[in-house]
Amino acid sequence: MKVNLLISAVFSIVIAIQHIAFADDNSNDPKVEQMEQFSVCNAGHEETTQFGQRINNTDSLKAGLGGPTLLEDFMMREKIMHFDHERIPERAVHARGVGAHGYFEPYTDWSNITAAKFLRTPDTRTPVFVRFSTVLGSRGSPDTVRDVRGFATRFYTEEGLFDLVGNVVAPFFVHDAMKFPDLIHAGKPEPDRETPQAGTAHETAYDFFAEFPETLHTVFWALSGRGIPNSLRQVEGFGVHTFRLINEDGVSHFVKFHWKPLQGLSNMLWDEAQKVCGKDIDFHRNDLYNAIDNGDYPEWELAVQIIPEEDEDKFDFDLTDPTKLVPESLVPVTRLGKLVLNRNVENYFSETEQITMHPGHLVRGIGVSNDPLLQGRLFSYLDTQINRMNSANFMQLPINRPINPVHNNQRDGYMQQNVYKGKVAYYPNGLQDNTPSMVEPDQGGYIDYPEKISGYKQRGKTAKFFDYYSQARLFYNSLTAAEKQQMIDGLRFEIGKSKSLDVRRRMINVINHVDNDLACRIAKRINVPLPEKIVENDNQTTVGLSIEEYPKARNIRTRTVAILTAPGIDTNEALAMFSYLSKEGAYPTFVGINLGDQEGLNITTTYLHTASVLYDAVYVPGGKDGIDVLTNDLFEFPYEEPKNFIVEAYRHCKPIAATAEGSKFVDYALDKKVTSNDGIVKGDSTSVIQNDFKAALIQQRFWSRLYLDHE
Ligand code: HDD
Repeated sequence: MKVNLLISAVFSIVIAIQHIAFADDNSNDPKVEQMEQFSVCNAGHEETTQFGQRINNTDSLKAGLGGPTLLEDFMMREKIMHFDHERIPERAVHARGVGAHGYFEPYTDWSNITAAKFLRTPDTRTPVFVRFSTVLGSRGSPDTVRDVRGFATRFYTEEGLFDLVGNVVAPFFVHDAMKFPDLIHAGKPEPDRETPQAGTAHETAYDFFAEFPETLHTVFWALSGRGIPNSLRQVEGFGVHTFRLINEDGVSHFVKFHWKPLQGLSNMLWDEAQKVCGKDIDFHRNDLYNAIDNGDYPEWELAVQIIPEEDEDKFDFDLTDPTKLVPESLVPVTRLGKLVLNRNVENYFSETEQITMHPGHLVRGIGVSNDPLLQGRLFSYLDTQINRMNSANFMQLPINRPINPVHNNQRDGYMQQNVYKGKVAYYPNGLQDNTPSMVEPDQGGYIDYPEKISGYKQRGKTAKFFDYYSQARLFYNSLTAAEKQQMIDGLRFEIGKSKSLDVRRRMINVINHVDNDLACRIAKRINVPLPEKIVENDNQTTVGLSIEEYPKARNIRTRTVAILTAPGIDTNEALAMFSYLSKEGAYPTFVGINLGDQEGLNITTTYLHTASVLYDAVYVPGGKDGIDVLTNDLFEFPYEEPKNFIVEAYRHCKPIAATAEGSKFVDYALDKKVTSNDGIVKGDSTSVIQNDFKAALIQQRFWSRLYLDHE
């Protein structure tokens, strides 16, 4: 026993030293070191079979050069066998994803609320892996579909794995895991034709939503800008359920987890999102990868809403109901620490695809609530991993190993990697001094919060769960006018995709319980009779729900700017803006007619290869001849591409900048369509407009330009 304690003490010291040391370059990051042991680099080596024979694997072994291939060709058999088995089942949900490594550091010692060590040691960096995902699409589906996104974080703490498997929306569609398969079956492609891919804009989804009004609150979130983020670096994350934090004295607080992005929040317009799907199906994946690759590491603050145990019943909603959020006006967030994503994966499959997140990966000091959705998840995730990984030993994969040593009596199974020494695989035992030994909660073992439970065994739910509409209304009321418009447009589009009038009518009926005006605005566009008013909107709002009102980033790092060029453009101006933006950390790109050198500008993309929707902003330099080319279509652009750059940037409410004659091109492109000049920055030269352009880039979107069909 003493030997064990000594070993574990030494291990703790080693881990502590490692943590203090690991710096921004990831040196001494224990997870990096662990993964390194499994990494393979083929560069500069000779080809071998999987069993080590050096080979020529280009030609199969044949009976004569023109003859049939021989069965004895073990090299070919092995290669083809492996290829035939390369695919594993994609995730049942959240199949499309992108991941990155990073670290988490608490701001201070949070011992007052939790025993979790990684939240109590401000000088400790805990390695982290985050996987973002869409929910409904297949693994190859486009990034910018309208859907909820997953925000799943794994903390490799020195006390084991903690997975916070959350979403970018605060509530969830259904409150009971029993309904999860129905929800997903309704939302996934319809089973007869297997269409449509990656979204809820179809009949079965709205048939289900209309029958099950508890979904409405989350439908609103998904149909608002939250469902089409601009970038995965600009999303909030939510743990959704109520969890418990338990401190060393055994005191428990209920908490709701949040991730607050320091890059600000932003979303696309639906028109834009659809076009991006065609122009760059991997838009979000590329955006995250490029930012990290360029050293622009995205950051989020981990925040919690803390609710004392005794306040459990003081809300109008049940804390264990995941279709409800705790309004930040009632319980503000406390920021615990910061997450930084600073390392891309080496291999997508080994890391992002094989990570097996699980809400039941909890560490001491963090516990679950009785939320019936969470309770079901605790069963589901392990089960699904067996299906995907085909072995109960998936936790031995490099990405899934905790950084602390693992000791228990679990043995064997497919693909066992460990070689266990000795003959004892049971407890209690005398032959091994009763080791691996049990660890009680007061000695550092996991704390099961001793909640008192009593009740009758029965199906159903408590009374507060039946209020389906108050929080949907609170969400709607808390949006800005432009955000309401986007949500309404989304609802018109999605519900209108249902051919069944009955589905459309039932859905309008459900929305009418939230707000009659809202229901009527949608109804009149989708051929549903306008419903009678049945409820008064109490006009209650809360903070923290509007994207537009979320604090902006403080700089313009990573903002992408297309600089439109043509032969004859003022190259000095173009270069001046390029250099200003680069110095500020933005990503400017010269767009031209042909790739390569154009009068000293390095044209890296053309009007053929790119489009306005792929950028955050557009800039047009002066230069009479160049502007003539763009304005008079001298190159016979097949689809007026340069003009469309400006038109779409305007419609999508993005900053547009122009200097000297460039302004004329902007005026020409926009013709008389301008309803607001917000975010259009014009002047004689870069030095004159640069500050205003920077401010516009920080602002990111100018919603005053959005067409509002109802004031
Ligand atoms: Fe789930 C994956 C998030 C309810 C069953 N879920 C999965 C992922 C995320 C979420 C982010 C992808 C993890 C990764 O990147 O590897 N799921 C949620 C949230 C929920 C939720 C925020 C509600 C609050 N999920 C939920 C329920 C069930 C599942 C109620 C089943 C009863 N979820 C799964 C799953 C998945 C999964 C089928 C698919 C792949 C996987 O687990 O690893 O087990």
